[in-house]
Amino acid sequence: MRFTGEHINQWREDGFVLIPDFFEKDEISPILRDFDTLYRDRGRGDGTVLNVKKEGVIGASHAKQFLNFDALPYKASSAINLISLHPALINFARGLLGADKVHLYQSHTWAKYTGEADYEQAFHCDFGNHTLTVPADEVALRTVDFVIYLTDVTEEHGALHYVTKPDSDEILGPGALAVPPELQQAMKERERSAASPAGTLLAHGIDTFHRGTNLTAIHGHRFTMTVGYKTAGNDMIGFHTWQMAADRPWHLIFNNANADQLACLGVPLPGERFWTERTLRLTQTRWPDWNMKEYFEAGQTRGLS
Ligand SMILES: O=C(O)CCC(=O)C(=O)O
Ligand SMILES: [Fe+2]
Repeated sequence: MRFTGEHINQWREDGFVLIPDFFEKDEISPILRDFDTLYRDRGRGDGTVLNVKKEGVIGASHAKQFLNFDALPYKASSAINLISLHPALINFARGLLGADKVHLYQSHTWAKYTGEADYEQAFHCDFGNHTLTVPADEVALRTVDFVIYLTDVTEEHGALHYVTKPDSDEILGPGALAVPPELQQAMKERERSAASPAGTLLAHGIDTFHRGTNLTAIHGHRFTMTVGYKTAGNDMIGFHTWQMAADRPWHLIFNNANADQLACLGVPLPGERFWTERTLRLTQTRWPDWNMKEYFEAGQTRGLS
């Protein structure tokens, strides 16, 4: 087990939980090589600290911070394509949401380089581009938003800073979703750092107060992945539309994932009613190297020829 009931309780109470060593070194190393390939020719700054803020002013979100992104499925190794669907991550999302069926609704990379942007932000919640409503009260209707650390994230490498729910409730009043400018400083006084080594998993949600900080290590870089889960069927929540990426390398996922992992992307489990003689045959034609044995066998059990 890579997580405990204590981690689940902490996430529900504080909004944040940090688990160092959630991922093993050999799960991370092929992904680091992918990042080097994906971002070798993209913007990497000059390695010296870039500061666009006036003295004493908290930063802000701006487009340059979000340049080095790619979304699932990645034109790279099977490891980078499968880590968002790691069985331990799926089970952790189930435990946090208290739901058996969960869906992966977000998976993107993020490479930050010293000098490429000033990454400092003000305190905010992330719900604005995950839902058209607001974060839910009921736990199963919330989201789990993971950050996977692929490199060591120290203070000098732009560690995320956060304020726990009990602390933000005290400063802003219970259930607030925004921080007025005059309370940013009060939040800063209670902020904690999510600095932690490579292999760490940070879990939070779209209702937590946090902010990005700048990279100040000379020639530093920070490689992370952002991975979101929701309870299956929660149509309020979305980010990517997987179907839109029809021209990207889905075979890397189909050929390497199990039925439980594929179900997190909306592929029906073996034996579900979508699977008929026709859909089995045509889906196999579409993904010829996907091992659909379980799906065909479950079809036979249901009496399909
Ligand atoms: O990458 C980080 O450390 C936090 C960034 C963030 O919170 C955001 O862009 O919404
Ligand atoms: Fe954020």
